[in-house]
Amino acid sequence: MSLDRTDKIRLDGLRFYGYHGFLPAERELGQWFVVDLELTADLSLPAATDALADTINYAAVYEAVKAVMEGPPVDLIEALAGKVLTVCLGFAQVEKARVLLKKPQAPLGGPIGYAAVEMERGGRGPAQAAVEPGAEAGAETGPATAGEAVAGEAGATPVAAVGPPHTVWLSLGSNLGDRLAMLLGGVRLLQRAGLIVEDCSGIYETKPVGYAEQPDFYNLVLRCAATLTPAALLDICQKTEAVFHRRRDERWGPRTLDVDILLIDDLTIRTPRLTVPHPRLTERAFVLGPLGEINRELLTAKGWPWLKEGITLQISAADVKMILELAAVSDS
Ligand code: A4P
Ligand code: MG
Repeated sequence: MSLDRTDKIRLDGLRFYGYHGFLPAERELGQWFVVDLELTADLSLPAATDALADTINYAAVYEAVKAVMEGPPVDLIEALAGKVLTVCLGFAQVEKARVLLKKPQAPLGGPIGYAAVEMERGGRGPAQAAVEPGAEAGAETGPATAGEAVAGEAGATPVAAVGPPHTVWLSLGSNLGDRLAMLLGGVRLLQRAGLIVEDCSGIYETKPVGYAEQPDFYNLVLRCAATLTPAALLDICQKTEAVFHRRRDERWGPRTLDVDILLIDDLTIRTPRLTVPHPRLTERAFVLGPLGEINRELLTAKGWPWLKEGITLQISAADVKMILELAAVSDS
């Protein structure tokens, strides 16, 4: 049967953080993927009945696609797009599905908007000729593997895993190995994982706090924009530490790289894994010194002191920014 249907449901700009890719860094740190979907279906029944049961529940489609995108890693975006199409075509009313799957951070030899694949599958006739109100359409609104993937609330706007960008403040510290290389390498990895560094402090040499019998630290603070959930942000911070072989032997002990989340907008978070604002933030010159260098007004607004005891500026913020820019250019 030829299909010249013009009814379509579109879901554009779905963003997922996944660990797909051929390169070890892509597997380790992950990156953003953006999915545009176009589902062809006969929408005349829901147009007449105004009943969710008669159409494709796009919240359910979203959850099914999310399970693929945030699921087990694959090497190629072609394979990923194929899986996305398979779950979309599992919905009974979907006659044809087209996906544009974009990889905005694809590691190429220069700046790009995105690398992408576009694929279309289907073209079969409708699963049931449901054109009359009251016909027994809508018995199946989920994918073949339903259950697992179906979204909770019928008709609800899909709940995105990411929202608008958060302003995130991070503290990085190192007192083992080449401390400067650890800090700068850490910042580069955070950038490659999707964080946009909007501002950074200089790099300070700081006396150890907590456990004194250890080498002095290098510390810096970053202000970033991140379109991430707090849990995903913590994952990225911990994966970045892991790349630098951070071991958690001793609390407050020496470390190649420590990445702490200081603030996420004005959020207060208390979960077993994450406390924001960072609980010890207001006691520490190695945090408040560099933070105040970037934004004195923030300290004043919060009523926090601009502590500078035991910290010495080693590399100015301007130099750190220049080094990061040069690193970005040589990466590309
Ligand atoms: N966790 C909870 N909230 C957060 C958050 N806001 N950011 C959890 C990051 N992690 C958070 O952290 C332990 C656990 O805290 C994590 O599993 C995470 O789920 P960790 O990095 O594994 O261990 P840690 O860093 O040794 O412990 P802690 O308590 O985070 O220590 P701090 O407070 O980070 O202090 N002196 C100088 N001069 N410069 C330093 O950078 N750093 C420390 C570490 C001590 N003394 C220092 C410095
Ligand atoms: Mg820490």
